[in-house]
Amino acid sequence: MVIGTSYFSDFLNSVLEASKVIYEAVSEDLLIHIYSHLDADGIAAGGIIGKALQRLDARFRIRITQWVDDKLIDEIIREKPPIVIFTDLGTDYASLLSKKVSDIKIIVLDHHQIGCTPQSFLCVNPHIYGIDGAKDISGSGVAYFVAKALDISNVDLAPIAVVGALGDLQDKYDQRMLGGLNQKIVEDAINAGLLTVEKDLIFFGRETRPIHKALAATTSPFIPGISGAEDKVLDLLASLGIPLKHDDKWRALRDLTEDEKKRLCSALADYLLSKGLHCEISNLIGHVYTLTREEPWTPLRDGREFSVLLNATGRMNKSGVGVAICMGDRGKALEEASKILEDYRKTINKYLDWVTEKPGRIQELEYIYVVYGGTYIDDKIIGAISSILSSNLPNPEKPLIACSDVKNEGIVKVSARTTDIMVNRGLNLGDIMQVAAEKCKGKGGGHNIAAGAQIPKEKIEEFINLVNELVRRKLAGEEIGG
Ligand SMILES: [Mn+2]
Repeated sequence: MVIGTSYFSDFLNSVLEASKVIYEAVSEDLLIHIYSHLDADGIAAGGIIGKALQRLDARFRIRITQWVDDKLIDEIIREKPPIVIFTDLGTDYASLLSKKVSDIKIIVLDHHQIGCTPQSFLCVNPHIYGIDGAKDISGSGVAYFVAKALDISNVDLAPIAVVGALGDLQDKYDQRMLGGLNQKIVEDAINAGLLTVEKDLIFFGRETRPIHKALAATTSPFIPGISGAEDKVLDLLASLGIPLKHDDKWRALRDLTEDEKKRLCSALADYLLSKGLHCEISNLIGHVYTLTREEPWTPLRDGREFSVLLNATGRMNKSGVGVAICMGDRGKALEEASKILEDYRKTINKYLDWVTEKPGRIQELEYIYVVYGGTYIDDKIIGAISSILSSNLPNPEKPLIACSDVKNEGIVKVSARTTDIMVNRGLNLGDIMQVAAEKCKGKGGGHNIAAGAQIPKEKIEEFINLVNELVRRKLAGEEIGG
């Protein structure tokens, strides 16, 4: 989609309005409470606003939360902060909050789909201006525009917003490129000399892992027989005459010569073709976002790895470390984050092993797949499991609904994922989650391609069946109701 200039300027007007209210609050020395979402984009958004406020010598506090619920709203009402900023979450609950109290200033900086434009508080959301918040700008992108409006020196936070957008998988343009308003943020980062963008082999760990490790670890693209199989990768690299080491040092993907990259790429393409996986070939090459001021061999150097690191800090209950890194901390904070990332990877692998251990753990219904993690899979990690599994299902036309219990809360966290193919056919998981959750006394919503819900435990079966039915109805061109 080409963004009309008028849409953009309307969006920027609301950005400006938000920055004015924040600036006033800072001038009055008010304590600002920030609530942000527990994922890479949310942590980046919180860090961006935090850094902007720190530069203004403001008083503020950042909380990272998986979602906003009645409990949190009650807590806010008890604490009565003079001003609350929600980033990357909270529009619905902000409405609720604004109805319950009138003396708390509320600002929402978000990019999730919303039903209607809130009137009672300030809401900066691209959807209000006809801009696609699923792929054209993320929560941290919205936060970035506000930060930039607060002070132009905050353009140095543009790479963090790029990281947030990548974390939200917004690289949906040709060859995994960021587009829409994200493109403007990318340009800011490039112009500030903080980012380079190039087309290259896109394997994860291109900056931090020895080539064979990066190839074996890749799940996007997923290469059956190569992904997860280091010995096969070693054979392949040897047959292509690509040395693993230079002198005594491991080589990462970024160290390969153009010629080596070409050989590797065409060998992998041939291999995918032989397996009938034509689609995955286009995923071999993509836009790579490099944060040029970050040290080589750190997970901060590649935008996608950076986003995984942030996400890991959130999922492993250490989001403060992620926020600190977004605000510029390195040294000890980075050391700690790297450890957290390692633990996170181990945990994910443990869960994936569990899911694939027994065939029945991925259930196939008529229109969806279902994985029920019970208490085994941490509810903060079910989203990651859902994403990884969904790109490797036998039938890409069936969305995946993955669930796990939220301990001691009597609710089930649901994480739904589908593919571009289905989005192009009109499937919108955000709508489906919302409609189905409401019918089951839960809460749901999100993006067309990735969405979630929280459902009372006793209603989960009913919910799953309803989602299955709603997907059927949607694909048959029927109304799904509201
Ligand atoms: Mn987001």
